[in-house]
Amino acid sequence: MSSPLNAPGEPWNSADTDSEGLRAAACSVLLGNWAGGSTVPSRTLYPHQWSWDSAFIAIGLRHLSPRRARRELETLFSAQWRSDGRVPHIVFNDSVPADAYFPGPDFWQVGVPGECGLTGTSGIVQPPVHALAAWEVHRTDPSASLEVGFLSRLYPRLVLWHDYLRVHRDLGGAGLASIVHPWESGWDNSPCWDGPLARIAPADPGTYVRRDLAHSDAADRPTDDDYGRYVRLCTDYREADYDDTHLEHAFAVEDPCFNALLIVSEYALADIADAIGAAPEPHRDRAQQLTAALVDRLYDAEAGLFRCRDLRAASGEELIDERSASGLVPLVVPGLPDDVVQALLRTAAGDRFGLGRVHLLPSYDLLSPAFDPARYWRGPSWFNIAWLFHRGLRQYGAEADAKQLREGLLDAAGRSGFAEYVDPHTGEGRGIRSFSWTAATTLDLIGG
Ligand code: 9WN
Repeated sequence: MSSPLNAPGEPWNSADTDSEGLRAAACSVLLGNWAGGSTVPSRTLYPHQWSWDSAFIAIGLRHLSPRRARRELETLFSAQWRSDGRVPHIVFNDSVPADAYFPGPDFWQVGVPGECGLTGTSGIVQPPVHALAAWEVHRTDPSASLEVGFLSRLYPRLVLWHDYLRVHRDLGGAGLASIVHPWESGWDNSPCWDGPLARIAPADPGTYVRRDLAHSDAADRPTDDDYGRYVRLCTDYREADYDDTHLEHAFAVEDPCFNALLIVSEYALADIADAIGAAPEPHRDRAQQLTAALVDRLYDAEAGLFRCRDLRAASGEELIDERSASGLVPLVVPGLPDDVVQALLRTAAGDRFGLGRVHLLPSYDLLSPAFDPARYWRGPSWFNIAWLFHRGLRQYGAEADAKQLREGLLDAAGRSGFAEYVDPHTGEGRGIRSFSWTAATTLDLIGG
């Protein structure tokens, strides 16, 4: 920690700084984005707590302060819905002006239990990376974690969260969890959603004001039409009291990244159960059932990756004919059949994703006309996705690729001032800077 800290957004100079300088700069981003009980993804564009961001943030923060990392997850779960166990995708901070982010608490109209001191939450969810994060946080300082009862407090909440997905979100009836809004995937603007979204009538643009364009380039963000469709889906869900049993969701998709993270988290729940004297077997059984369903429902052997399944297609349901890196993320799942692992590795290294020849892992097929190196989830490389893929590569023994990806991630993070994402061809930073999960995944890959 002896090197001088870079100012937020000032590039890290890899030529004259070792990993200690990068570590210090990453810590400075996380400290700067700490909001008292949790970390904002960005002080400007995302000034509240986001669900899957917090999981990645906790994984990095544990190297800086295991106590804060535990707090990060506990703050998120203090806003878990009592009615059905869902973990909302945003927990709003009441010290932030109401118009700082749209859709804000007034739009969602969801209260939270008074005693937790938060103003409200959104009504949708994000990928379930939380049990994995909780387990990793615990492992960093097991004795302090056990002493303060971190796992025993969080375990029942994590179980309720996974139960919500199992009971309320198995819309396809085959065991996988469905998302009901593109934002639930975390890959908000992916070309995979173009088909399913085309069926949705955009909300009247006169009824809301976009806040995101105040902080970022319109060319990097979703179009107004797509934004109108996002708003329409949220409004319909809100008007149905967020009740999954009675609403026929107009958007319903089984997403490979979301389900892969559920499986990894289910294995983590088994480890957590073991550590606190509960039964791990039900979690391992469920993880194995989910893995079988993932391969059976979403794997496309011809394409050599997993695809999204649209449950509202004209034909009833079908695999979406797009190649996204969300279909490579299942490499993070343990125990995949060998032919699937080999195909994922070949596809990642092929011309469509260029692993090893481009910066990190592009979010979308480099050869598709829909590829855009700058626009949000339509091509840029994201650090959390690279972190997940790195984990998958290591798990299946692809050490040389893992090493190269790790080095690429650290370099791109430092040079870009911890950008939200980078252009896969040039490595140039895009979106906002001092982005929390970029700093957190950097810190984790440095090794704390
Ligand atoms: C909507 C916070 C979030 C990430 C998502 C990313 C983006 C929000 C937005 O920012 O989504 O949830 O306003 O675009 O797509 O993955 O969690 O960092």
